[in-house]
Amino acid sequence: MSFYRSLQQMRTHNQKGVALLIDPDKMRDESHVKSLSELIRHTEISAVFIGGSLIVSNHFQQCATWAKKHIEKPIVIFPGSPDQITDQADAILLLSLISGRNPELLIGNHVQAAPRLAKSKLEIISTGYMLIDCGKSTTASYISQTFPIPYNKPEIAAVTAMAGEMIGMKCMYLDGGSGAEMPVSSTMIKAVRQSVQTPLIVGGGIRHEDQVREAFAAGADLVVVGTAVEENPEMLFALSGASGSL
Ligand code: 1GP
Repeated sequence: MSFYRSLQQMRTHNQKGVALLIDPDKMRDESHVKSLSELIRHTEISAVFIGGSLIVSNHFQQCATWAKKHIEKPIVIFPGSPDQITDQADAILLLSLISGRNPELLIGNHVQAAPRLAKSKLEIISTGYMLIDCGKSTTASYISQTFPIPYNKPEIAAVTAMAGEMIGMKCMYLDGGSGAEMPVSSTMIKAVRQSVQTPLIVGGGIRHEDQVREAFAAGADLVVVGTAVEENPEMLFALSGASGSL
């Protein structure tokens, strides 16, 4: 089944999913990815996202190859730049940063990436990507040179998502940014949920299973976790387990 189809199923049947975000900079070598794959095998996670708004180590391709080799889950590129394209993945979230007004992140990078995407076998999922101010300035916000949507302005997120859906985006992603101090609020998730029909992905600053459940209860279909698992890989069990215990 395509990854988008599984997102649609989650949305339609109120099934919830958790995705693990792998930052290639944090993967030391193949054995590191392999040991993570052992943990993943014992969880119910829906997908592994790979990418980042700033990758210093320059081993995105290598890391994707290791992920594809060892991890038996859909591998989805969450690209921080047009360099992050590889056939060693199943799908790519073609992100348009609709919370910002940086033309490169609305169309420029897409133009650069289009010829390579056309030649790739990747499933392309047009995604309205919104950065939300969740307590501290994040790498994503700094690198993108955009202002995030204020934390307590759910109505801005709702109308932004609405516009994204009208333009034709197939999926929405509310992101507090990696390592955010707190997750996107339930109020904002609810407001976006009520404004669009698309599947809704939520991430950034989610560290506890209660926060996963809150995001699901507010209307998220897929919750993304990264930092909490980087800091303590065993957390993957609790975080991914929350999808089955609503
Ligand atoms: C960031 O949504 C992801 O883009 C994950 O964030 O690392 O804070 O879990 P965390």
